[in-house]
Amino acid sequence: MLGYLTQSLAKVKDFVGKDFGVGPMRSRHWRWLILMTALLQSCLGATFAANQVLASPRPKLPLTGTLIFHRYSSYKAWNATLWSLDLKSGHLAQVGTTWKKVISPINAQVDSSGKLMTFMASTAGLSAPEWDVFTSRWDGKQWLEPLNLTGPNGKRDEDPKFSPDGGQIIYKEDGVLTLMTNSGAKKKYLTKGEPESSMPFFRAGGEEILFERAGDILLWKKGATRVMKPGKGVSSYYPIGADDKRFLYTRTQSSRHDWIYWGYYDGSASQPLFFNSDSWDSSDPYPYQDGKKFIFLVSGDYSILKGGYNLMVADLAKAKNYNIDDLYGKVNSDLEELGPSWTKFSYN
Ligand SMILES: [Ca+2]
Ligand SMILES: [Ca+2]
Repeated sequence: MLGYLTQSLAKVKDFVGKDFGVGPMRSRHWRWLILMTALLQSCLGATFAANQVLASPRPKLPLTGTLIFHRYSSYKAWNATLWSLDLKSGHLAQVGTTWKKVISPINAQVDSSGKLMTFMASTAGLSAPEWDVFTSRWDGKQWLEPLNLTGPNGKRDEDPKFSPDGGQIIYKEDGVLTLMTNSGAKKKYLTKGEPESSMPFFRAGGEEILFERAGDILLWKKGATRVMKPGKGVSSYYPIGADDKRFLYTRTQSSRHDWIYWGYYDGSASQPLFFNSDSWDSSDPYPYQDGKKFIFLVSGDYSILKGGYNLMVADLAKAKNYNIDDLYGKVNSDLEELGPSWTKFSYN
């Protein structure tokens, strides 16, 4: 959720009070859980605990490719780091440790060639950091020093996503959906003069674009828009295409917690995912392949003894939601893990 916190969304969240109180409350909650767990373990004895670990081999899912995500202490701290998890080998690496000109990269996505990554970040060294859209190229060994495609220009350039063929990037410039080539040329404003438009994502064919406006998910096609049918709840954000029929999106409930839904381009009723809860948030979904078997998401599930939001993998056939640490070891941290996206390519 916080990964895609834009200025307008921040106002909504502030209005409902979601980001004030829930975080610290949960923080206290999991600290108590950790304390209780530690006490329990010391009572049972280290040997017993070790045997329990040995008796429970790590589950394995048949996942390949790479999961990209970011982590930070908070959206406004400008301290995000990007990470790459190889889903076959389990190798976890920070992306861009040698980058000099960029701070706080978030919301990254790799194009269909596997050679170019886009994300939002700020140029380093500014007196006041500002969001711009960057790309970084894979040279076969590392992600190279990024190029800033939009600034610094005094504008909020956010939420970049590649077209299906990788040739274009759609993003949001001061609330206007903007299209440019993947080298930053030929800017075209799609929603100028219209209400704020956020979080664009191409439909599979490359002609239509999902986006969020005023709590609805809309579909843009040749200048016209139509509202996609919402599921139960209060307001929607963060649509992510899966195939030509379905997309994932997040919808805040009256409980103030976020649920993830399948939405349908043909207007069929949205379907909530099995793991949704009115006790914590489920958000930032991203499909594995076409989303038929697995999806990635972030969760505020209290039973995970790590702070902030944490990465999960949902097995849709088995209706089982895995803490990604249970599959790969220590991936989540006490910071906020957010903005997962998947590519079929491996960068080991
Ligand atoms: Ca900018
Ligand atoms: Ca975390």
